[in-house]
Amino acid sequence: MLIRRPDDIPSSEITPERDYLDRRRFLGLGAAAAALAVVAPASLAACADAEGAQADAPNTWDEITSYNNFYEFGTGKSDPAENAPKTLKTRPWTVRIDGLCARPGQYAFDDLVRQNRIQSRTYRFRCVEAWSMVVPWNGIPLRDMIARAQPQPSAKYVEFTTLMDPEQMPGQRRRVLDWPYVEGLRMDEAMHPLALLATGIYNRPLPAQNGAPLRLVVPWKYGFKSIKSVVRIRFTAQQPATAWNVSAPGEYGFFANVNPEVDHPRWSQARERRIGDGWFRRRDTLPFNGYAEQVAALYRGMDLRRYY
Ligand SMILES: Nc1nc2c(c(=O)[nH]1)N[C@H]1C(S)=C(S)[C@@H](COP(=O)(O)O)O[C@H]1N2
Ligand SMILES: [Mo]
Repeated sequence: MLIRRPDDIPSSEITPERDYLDRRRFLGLGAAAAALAVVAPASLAACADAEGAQADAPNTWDEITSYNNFYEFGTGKSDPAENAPKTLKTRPWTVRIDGLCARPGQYAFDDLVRQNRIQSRTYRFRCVEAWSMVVPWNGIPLRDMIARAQPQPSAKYVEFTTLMDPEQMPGQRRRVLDWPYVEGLRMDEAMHPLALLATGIYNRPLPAQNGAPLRLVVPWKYGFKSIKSVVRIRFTAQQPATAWNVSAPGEYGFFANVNPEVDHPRWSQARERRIGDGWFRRRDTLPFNGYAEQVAALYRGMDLRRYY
């Protein structure tokens, strides 16, 4: 199997929320200020990081942790923040890594954190519902965990599974989705350096509503690919089923790459509302959510209208 190894993505510096917010205010001054950032001193360098989040100020901790999708805790945007911290027990937490690999195993979450480099990555995040945020994540590059497990050449996909426990996740008592929530990536997507297993936000532990203690982040895909509260990572030969594709195959495909030219059957994907902007402001949605330069090569030759 050919595993592409793009140049490593430099991790941004550890930055406290106060500094992010100062930058946000700075950028809020408009185009002149943004132009100044080009020649900005080191304290502003993280604005123009390698992940392509230029001029995209991070959302606040409050925005990121109070407007969520996590259907295991209800379908309203404020339900996860209200409900998840009450019932989700994130310790002890075990992640099973198995399937087609030489080194399967069960790992305590705290051991995973100890064994791996935790990086800081500020990514744009685009929900299929046409809202977006910018989130300063901390986490483990997915490919580090994959390399450790030594997948076999027959492993073509990686499947992820969320915890199944209606006691802790009361939303699983209602058949909103086919529980547990599952997701998947092709092996080359999973090995891409942008794919992250997030363990924190703003250098603080991941809150329950954001998918504690471990959730996937795939910034060039719609938000539903970024599965929360992961308990299992499995290497497969066949393309795994994915929760939203199973529930509405005509609306959600396996790839789910952000594509402003392919509308959802019920709404346009051309523009998005950034949480924190005024209610009427819309921003243009970018191909691959702005990460085309880094990821478009993964899909060369594929018809992205058919493989949505
Ligand atoms: N297990 C699970 N993971 C999930 C979801 C969910 O309902 N359950 N929602 C997805 C959707 S649609 C989005 S947009 C993101 C939201 O992540 P955030 O709340 O951290 O912004 O989580 C994704 N991961
Ligand atoms: Mo979403």
